Amino acid sequence: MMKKVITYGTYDLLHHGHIALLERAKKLGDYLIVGVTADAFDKRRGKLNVKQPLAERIEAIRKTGLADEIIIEEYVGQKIIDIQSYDIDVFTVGSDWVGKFDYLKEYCEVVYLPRTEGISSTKIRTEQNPILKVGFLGTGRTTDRFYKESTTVGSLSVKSVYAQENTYGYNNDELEYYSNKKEFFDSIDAVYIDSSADKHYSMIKESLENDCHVLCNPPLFLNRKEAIELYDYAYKKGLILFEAEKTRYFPALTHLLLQLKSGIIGEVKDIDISCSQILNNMDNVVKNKYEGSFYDWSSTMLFPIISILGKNIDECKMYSFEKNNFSYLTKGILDFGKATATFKAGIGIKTEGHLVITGTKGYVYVPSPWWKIDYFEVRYEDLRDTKKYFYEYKGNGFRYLMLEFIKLINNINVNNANNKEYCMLFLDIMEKYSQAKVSLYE
Ligand code: C2G
Repeated sequence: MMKKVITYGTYDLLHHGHIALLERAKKLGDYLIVGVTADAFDKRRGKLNVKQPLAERIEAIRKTGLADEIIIEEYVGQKIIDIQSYDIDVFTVGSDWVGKFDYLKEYCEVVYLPRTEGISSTKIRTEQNPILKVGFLGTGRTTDRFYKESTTVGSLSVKSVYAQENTYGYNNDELEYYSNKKEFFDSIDAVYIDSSADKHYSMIKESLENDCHVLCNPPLFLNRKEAIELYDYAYKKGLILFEAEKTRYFPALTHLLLQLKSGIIGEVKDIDISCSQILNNMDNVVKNKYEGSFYDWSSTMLFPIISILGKNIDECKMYSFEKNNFSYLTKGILDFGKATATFKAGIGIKTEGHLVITGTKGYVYVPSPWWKIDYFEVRYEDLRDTKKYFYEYKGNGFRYLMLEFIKLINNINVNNANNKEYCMLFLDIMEKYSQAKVSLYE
């Protein structure tokens, strides 16, 4: 009787540790099946640094000549199904997984083979692209969230805080606090800027002058002139200037935008989108012109609108409800000629934070809070045709943004021109915002 063995892995940048494991796995029986993880499966299980796409990883395994058969692993729970349907006698993986797959003993023999010391895909990736050292220049509401998430991204590490700009009073024993700006910049490769929008220009400029890549909360700039100057400067210096808008890279939003392009609801005619937040201590919130509803939310809200309806806005009307120059509520109506969009943004005010995309064949509904999107429904006239999609995101979602930033720095598969173009368009809309009809908020 032929003895069948199965093993699974990502096999990114295939190395001698992987090969040694496959050789020993093969010796456990007569026929070896290798399960290679699908890209989406790795993303779902939080393995976000994988360099090679599935096709390349499969090809590398094929070339070893060790696998009698190669299959793709796509979901949790598949191992049991595979073991049963391929009639497997032995399941094996490296010793880094000891105990984790004991539940398979019910179905076949489980063997943990000693892992090869001193080599790993992570090590190769790090050698190819050293870990990016990041410092906090300006702290705020997102600083701690950013830090927590950074600890899950192997290729990036937060090291320093510039104490003089720590207006939020961010306290973290793991980080080094600098009061000398030069020393701060020398300790890092990139900055994360979380401060009010009117400070961005000078902070970005100084970071670029000190050879640091920049990740900055939106809006990056207050006008086109500043934006053009610093995007050009960054480009000349070979540095990346990137907007820290995380919703944009959530897996569910990416999938939703692709589905819309393929016409699932016909032609899009209208978008209705809202974001709002009442902060815990509204009384202590810095209330200036640059901290209000529009500045806090515009980039998040306008991204889906512009991605779906395009960049040609015929007309734009805005209303802002303010007190002492701080905007609590902004409402906007955009006319794209063949389609329209309305948006509502609130700070210190609460509204349903949904996203509804109206099309000629049906509509998309993303429940509140849409900016944490992991689920959406595509609905039609006949309710029974409703389709529901769920794409989980890990942690607080910052990691997808960090990875995009790192990819750009390492020059892989990302186009920064897109980023710049969006930034410019936001600035045009921001200019309209300065002409918004202002009513008193009481
Ligand atoms: N491996 C090894 N020695 C190394 C590195 C990896 O023996 N120095 C082994 C791992 O233990 C694993 C296989 O090589 O059995 C593939 O490793 P990875 O590509 O890191 O895949 P992994 O994330 O361990 O996936 O469902 C997926 C599986 O659970 C394992």
